[in-house]
Amino acid sequence: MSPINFKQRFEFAKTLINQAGDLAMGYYRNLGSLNIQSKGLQDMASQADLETEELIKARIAESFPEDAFFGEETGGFSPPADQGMWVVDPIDGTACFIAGVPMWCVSIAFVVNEKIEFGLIYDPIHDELFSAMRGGGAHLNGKPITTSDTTSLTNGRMCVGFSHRSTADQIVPVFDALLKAGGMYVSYGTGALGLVYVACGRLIGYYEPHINSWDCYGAIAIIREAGGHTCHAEANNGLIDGCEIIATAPGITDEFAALLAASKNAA
Ligand code: LIP
Repeated sequence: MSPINFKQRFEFAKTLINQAGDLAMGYYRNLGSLNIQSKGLQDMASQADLETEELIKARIAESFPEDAFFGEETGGFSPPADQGMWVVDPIDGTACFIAGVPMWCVSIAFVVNEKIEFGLIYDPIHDELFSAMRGGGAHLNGKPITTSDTTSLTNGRMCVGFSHRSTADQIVPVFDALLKAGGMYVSYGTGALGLVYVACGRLIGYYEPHINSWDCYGAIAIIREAGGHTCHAEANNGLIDGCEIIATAPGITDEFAALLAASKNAA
């Protein structure tokens, strides 16, 4: 197998994610046309999700037929060793999207041997493209970004995500501990956007008891290159099973880790 050209795929993905965002925006501007399907409690999808993913999948297959694909809507499988794989959420923040809340994005990541090589997050509403290649720094619309320089949970906001894949007992103690520590939080319904807001310093951290790989891999690549700390989301079959996600600005990594551990012990 010839060496994988990451740079070529990364540049290809910058164009592709914009095309996918344009397609999704067409549906977003015509929400009345959506056929919404329930995937579970508070978990929905529409043809916008599926057709956006199908566009991404088809363009990748045309340009890189040797690559594997793993998407929220069409699934996939763990590839053999050394085979590259695209991990895609066509619309992250689907609940917001179908409700007309302007907080959603397209997420694309590329993984080889359980290592995230690059990630891109495109928010068409605000025309913001977050991107990073491993070793190449993190960027927002081509300009370098870095995480917040805060050194305290009392200086800045955490983003906290939740889905009914988890239980109230897993999240309520975290809110309790965070607020008692003088912290503050926001919650968007899109893990990918919340995570990249940590990468560019708008937020100081992200926590969610369980998140899927397609929701977070793209943003994780960007946070790591922006100087942030992330959990090892790829470990323990994270691609298939998802993970508990922790991402922080470096100055609060230890403080939040201690708070999270204490909240679990108190539960
Ligand atoms: C969403 C995630 C978010 C989670 C939501 C949902 P989707 O992804 O980004 O972190 O809390 O329940 O899973 O379903 O909008 O692609």
